[in-house]
Amino acid sequence: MSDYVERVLDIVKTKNSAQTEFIQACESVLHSIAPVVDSDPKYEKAGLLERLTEPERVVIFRIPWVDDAGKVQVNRGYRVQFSSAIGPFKGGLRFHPSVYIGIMKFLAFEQIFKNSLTGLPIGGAKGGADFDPHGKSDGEIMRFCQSFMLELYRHIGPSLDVPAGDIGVGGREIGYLYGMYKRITGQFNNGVLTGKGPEFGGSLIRPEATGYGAVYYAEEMLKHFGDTFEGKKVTLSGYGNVTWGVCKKLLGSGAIVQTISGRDGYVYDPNGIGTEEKVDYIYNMRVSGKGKLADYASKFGAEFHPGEKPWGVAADVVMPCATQNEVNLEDAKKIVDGGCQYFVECANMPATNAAQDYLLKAIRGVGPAKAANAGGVAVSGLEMSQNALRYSWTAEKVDNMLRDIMVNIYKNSEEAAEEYGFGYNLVAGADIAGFKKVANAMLAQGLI
Ligand code: 2IT
Repeated sequence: MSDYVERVLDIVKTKNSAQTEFIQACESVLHSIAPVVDSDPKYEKAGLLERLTEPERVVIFRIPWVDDAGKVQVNRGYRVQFSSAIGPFKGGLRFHPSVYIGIMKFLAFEQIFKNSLTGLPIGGAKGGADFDPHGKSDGEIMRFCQSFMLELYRHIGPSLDVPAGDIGVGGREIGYLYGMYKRITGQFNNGVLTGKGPEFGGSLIRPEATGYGAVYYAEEMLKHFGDTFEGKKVTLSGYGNVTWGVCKKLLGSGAIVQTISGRDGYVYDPNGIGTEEKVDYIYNMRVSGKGKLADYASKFGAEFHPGEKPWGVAADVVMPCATQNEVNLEDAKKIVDGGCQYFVECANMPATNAAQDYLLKAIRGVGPAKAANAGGVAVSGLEMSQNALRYSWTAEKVDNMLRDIMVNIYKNSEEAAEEYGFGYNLVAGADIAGFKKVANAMLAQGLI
């Protein structure tokens, strides 16, 4: 690897010393793109990597709100506007107690390349708060969202920054956030948030898009090896929006979806999560906020394994859908020992770098998150287009566009990896394809 990449990584580590997830994401991407950067001195001359690893803007703010007991609570809010090189900032909002600047920056950094891969003109951002929605009443959620927007509205706009959901932020929260935005500004402003309800400008298929897109991407990987989902045992983690979308798309595919998981353990369903009733049950578990994995197990005659992750279950395809670093090196070894050939990342950065490297060498294919889970933000981009057009496309049209986008992401990644000597390494390919477009845009726009 080049001296230039090593030097920039040293700067990143020094400047962001406690931000472990951000350093992890930078190391992974910079290793992939080293051959591109080494191929032409123009990148170093323009300080491209130093600029790429420093966010354009970070906003950190206080969110005061009153809980149901009348007590004042204070959380910390974030918006990391990492790169607007190819379009307005775009990326989700995460409400989770683990949120801190290191997680916000890794997510925003990953979003730059993911959004570039979609082929749509959208830059990279992320935001959220260290707020735990778990166990909060509907009124508390609304008041929190309103207070959050009372600051965030200054920093967003339809051609400036367009947030969406992520962990802890779904349709209900987007509704409350958007309602407050509209109250403050008095403007529709092309929707300004994506993931809205279909009654007020939301796109059809947006709720399903991340899961559907991941399955479309996985199908391309399988096809590369002359394979299909028919008869494949599939392990999923999580039970949220992404897990649900994957389950829904795999209905009727012949795949046997055998696990879902939560903070308290995992469910093993030997019959497969293969009926609409089961998929709807998972949806309601999440939306009600009261669902328990153990209840799924007892209702459908499945096993509940408390306190464990699902990675020890033998599977052909593993699709982590929950959160960052949920698969470490030990888990990766179990996954390989269980016979897995395809690892498709549906959550953002679900594997540690060591785990991902191990899997890359041991199995047929690793589909990296920034490619495999780009379907969500892609349909968010399509929601922006529909809002600008003052029009709504049919579910079928959006779904077809989503599939085309995912197939293109796969193809572009495969070709980029091949071109730079990485062989069938879709991780490197996605980084390179995403990077080249952003880098060219940065070079074309001068030192800004
Ligand atoms: O991780 C992601 O890509 C998202 N949370 C969705 C972002 C978006 O703008 O739809």
